[in-house]
Amino acid sequence: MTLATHATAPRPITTAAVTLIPGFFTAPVPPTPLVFNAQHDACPTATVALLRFADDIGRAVGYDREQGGRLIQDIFPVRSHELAQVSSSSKVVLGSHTETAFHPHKPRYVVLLCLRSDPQAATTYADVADIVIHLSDEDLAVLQTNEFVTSVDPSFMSNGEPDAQVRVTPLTATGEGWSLIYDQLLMRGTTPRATTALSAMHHAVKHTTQQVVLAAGDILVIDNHRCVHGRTPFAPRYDGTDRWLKRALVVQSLDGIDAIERVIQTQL
Ligand SMILES: O=C(O)CCC(=O)C(=O)O
Ligand SMILES: [Fe+2]
Repeated sequence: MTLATHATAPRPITTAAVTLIPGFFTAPVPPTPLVFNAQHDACPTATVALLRFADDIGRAVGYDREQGGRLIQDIFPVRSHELAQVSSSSKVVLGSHTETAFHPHKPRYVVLLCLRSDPQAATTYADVADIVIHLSDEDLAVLQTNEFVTSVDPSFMSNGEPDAQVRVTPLTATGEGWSLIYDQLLMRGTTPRATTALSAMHHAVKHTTQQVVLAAGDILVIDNHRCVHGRTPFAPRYDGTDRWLKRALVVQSLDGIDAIERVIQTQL
């Protein structure tokens, strides 16, 4: 794989739902930050390495309402987020979700680069190909309708932005197989049969969820069309030794997407 940033149509690196690349990053890592600082990147070498990787499999993007639109985001435990459903939480299970499930322009890939590991904190994932096996024909049919809504991710409302109820269709058959949109905690059915089908989907996701503990230097590429992901709880220490990831959200192309310098605009 070349690491050069290219201007032509990107190619996906894999057709797998998740791909682990061990030992991608080997440079020294400073202590884990305690607070977000938009003016200061505590590990710029990792930011550059991840941005190159992301731009080799697609286009790294930011979102206007998330972490100030940053292309490479930091994920470490933040004391005031311990119990929230955001990636900087720690003491709670981060429920299984499609990244930005509510958004019309979801990333195709979520790329996580682990700078500092925590053995308790496993990244969880479930492949839609496994999930659908556990659904009845009737539930499968209902899950292909738009009788569902999801709300805005809390990470898009950190400056008091309004919530919204957005209609979504959980399962779509595509030429590449099933594609899914799911959020364990934010989604609900708008009809009795949708509520029943969603409950079956919760069970199917739970039943098929696997996990991986990322080690320092690892990259995990999650296909956000084909699998949901989350994280197990862990105990933060706030002493510079906590778990620390860098994250890139990657689209295949920005064609037809309202974006300002790769920062996708949110219109609901
Ligand atoms: O911390 C993790 O392993 C995953 C967190 C997450 O959901 C994300 O970064 O999108
Ligand atoms: Fe996520």
